[in-house]
Amino acid sequence: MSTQKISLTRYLVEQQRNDGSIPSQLRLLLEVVARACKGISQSVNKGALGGVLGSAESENVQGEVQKKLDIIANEVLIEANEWGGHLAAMASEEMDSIHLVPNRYPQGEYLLLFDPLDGSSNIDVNVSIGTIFSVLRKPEDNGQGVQESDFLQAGSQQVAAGYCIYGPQTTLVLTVGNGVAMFTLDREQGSFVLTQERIQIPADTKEFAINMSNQRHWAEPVQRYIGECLAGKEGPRGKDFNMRWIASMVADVHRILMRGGVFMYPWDKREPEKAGKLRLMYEANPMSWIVEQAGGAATNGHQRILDLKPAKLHERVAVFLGSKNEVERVTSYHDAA
Ligand code: AHM
Ligand code: MG
Repeated sequence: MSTQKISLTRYLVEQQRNDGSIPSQLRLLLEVVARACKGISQSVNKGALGGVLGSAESENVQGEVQKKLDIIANEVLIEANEWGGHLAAMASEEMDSIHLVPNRYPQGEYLLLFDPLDGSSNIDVNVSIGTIFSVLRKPEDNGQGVQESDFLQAGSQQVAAGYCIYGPQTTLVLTVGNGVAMFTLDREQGSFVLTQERIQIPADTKEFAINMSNQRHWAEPVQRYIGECLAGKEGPRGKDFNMRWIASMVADVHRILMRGGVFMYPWDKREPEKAGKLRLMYEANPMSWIVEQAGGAATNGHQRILDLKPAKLHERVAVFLGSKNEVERVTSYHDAA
């Protein structure tokens, strides 16, 4: 069956009708997020012509210098989402604390979390970047309004997760828990069009993604896994591996969804007190759910990422995700250590 003419709106309406997996507030939420991503895509496309490149000379809560586009994307997502009545609050990699929906607007039953512009180091060099988002249900109201603690739910509680990649094409990838669908932005129509459904990641792969410049800082299980990949045909794996590292998680995960592979951002010795670089709630949880929904796996080296109960909003985590057999292998090396 040709999927050419199915817009995101139609897809969501049909899901709602078929199996009720998308209640109407959630459908509105996803449409609004998609619309915001279209706006961000416009700014990304304009680049230097729109004056959006370069640094904003401010720092986020994690002490990282913000790019202008980090701030623009954050504002676009907040402004698009605060008035629709579908959300109670938002949390972002770029904001210190949660953003409540202002009193002048109705409050909805969902919480939205996002990394507005992932892969920031690639903005100024015209390489793929993206937006990652995760949706949780607001817990029962205890009379105190929405609190940060309401967000601290395991990734297994997500009701929707997705990302939009701003690359040669602008592509939205989405799961609501019944597989992974992909929509490509048709710029002439101004709408996202379904281009792939039921995406599956092959269980085996010969491709890994890791920042090799950190090799000397890794723990032994990661040294062992990568060492065996690098040994190629002559080594214990008996096959040659290829490597890719885009330094945009969105782009690396997208490649893995399209053709398999394993993505790793492990703990390392430079900052032993941190579990890793990537953020559990804005990056690891949504990507892990997407990957699992596509038949892959995601762990922190020891446990399934989606089972981790966050202790704080900006928590970091080590990430191993992608083709199932490889993720299981590198996880087993951690168990054996
Ligand atoms: P960001 O959200 O500030 O852009 O940081 C996250 C990004 C990931 O997209 C990517 O996988 C990683 O940082 C790259 O890190 P490094 O530059 O250490 O290779
Ligand atoms: Mg990021």
